[in-house]
Amino acid sequence: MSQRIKGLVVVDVQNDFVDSAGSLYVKGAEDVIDAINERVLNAFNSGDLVVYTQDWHPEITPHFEKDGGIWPVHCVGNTWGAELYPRLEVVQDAELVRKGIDGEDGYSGFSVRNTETGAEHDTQLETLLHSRDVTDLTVVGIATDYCVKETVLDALSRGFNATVVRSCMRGVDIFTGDSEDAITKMENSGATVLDA
Ligand code: VGL
Ligand code: ZN
Repeated sequence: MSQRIKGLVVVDVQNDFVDSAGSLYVKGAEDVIDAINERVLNAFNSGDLVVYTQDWHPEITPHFEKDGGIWPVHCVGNTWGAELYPRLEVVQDAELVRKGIDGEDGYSGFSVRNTETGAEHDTQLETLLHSRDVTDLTVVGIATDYCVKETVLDALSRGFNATVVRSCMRGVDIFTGDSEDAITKMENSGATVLDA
């Protein structure tokens, strides 16, 4: 069997989602930081690639309720809300993937969509993973039912193995059960779900 090379993708552990004063605070998000940090340090110490994604919106975007979408204003680029949560371990030479840097939109760390034309294009995430020959991803972070889910589904469809860890993610759960449904969907699509 060919060698497996591991990568850890830390999804959107940002103030607006994790700090209770954040504009899209995800309940319980602060409770998963220790478990995420443990994974980050283990990955780093094993020489695995660690990549952090950031939700990164312009001030006006159809992602936001005020502009026709469903979300409160959050993670506007270069604001406090978009910064990584201060208690998150950020390893040396960390790779950051900011989604929507040119005003696009999207939940997955792999691709974004132009909000006017609908055209999709890739972020640098897949290229980055291939450049290090990564085959197996563990995806942790926020939110289980949006960006974690979409990142995992994209990873699987792009040929990566993907694992999620229950203690390392939290969901928005606009509707009760959304996060559980997302976990079922990821598992049915081929992801490994660790009950840790
Ligand atoms: C996310 C809702 C809106 C996420 C981003 O990071 O999961 N959720 N924007
Ligand atoms: Zn967003």
